[in-house]
Amino acid sequence: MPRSGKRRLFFALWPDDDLRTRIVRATRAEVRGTGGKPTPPENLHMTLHFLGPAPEELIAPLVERVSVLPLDPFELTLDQYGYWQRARTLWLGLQETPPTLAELARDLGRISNELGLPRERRAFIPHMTLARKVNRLTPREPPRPMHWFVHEFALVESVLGGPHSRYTILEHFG
Ligand code: 2AM
Repeated sequence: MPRSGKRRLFFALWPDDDLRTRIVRATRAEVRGTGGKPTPPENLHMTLHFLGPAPEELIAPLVERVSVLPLDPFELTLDQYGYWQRARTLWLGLQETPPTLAELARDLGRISNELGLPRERRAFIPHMTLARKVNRLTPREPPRPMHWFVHEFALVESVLGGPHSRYTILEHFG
């Protein structure tokens, strides 16, 4: 834990082993084609809400409030690539955002804000970062659609430093 007592936190959907394997297989050629630095498979996730560096003592009330959020399981389909030029990332996303997913992200943002954390000003764009520091774009055949039955999400801590962030799941919900 950093000495400041702050922990870099976010809520995310975390794929299970089977889905993770499918994602890696389906996107390998595209990722290689960008010449970028692939996200290690165990790091693949979809952020629901990024809290940033949060005081340690906020974790307990956050978990308590989020635990009582009703979560209706839903399905999403990973079926398109996106590319952020400035951030130089290639990502996997959705042509259609299920309303339940957007609501969940909104609820998590609201709860975080009620606990004193800054409000997210950017629009929610569900995405899974596949590669960073990409050099070039290959022609983007859309990926084979992959269905994801979502029945849980997680509170995750990110530790920076080293070649890749290290993520630890602190709590599962749902
Ligand atoms: P990214 O993959 O698009 O970089 C842990 O860092 C997770 O939080 C990543 O999914 C990352 O998204 C996201 N993240 C990092 N900084 C963020 C910010 N300032 N706003 C929103 N999401 C952020």
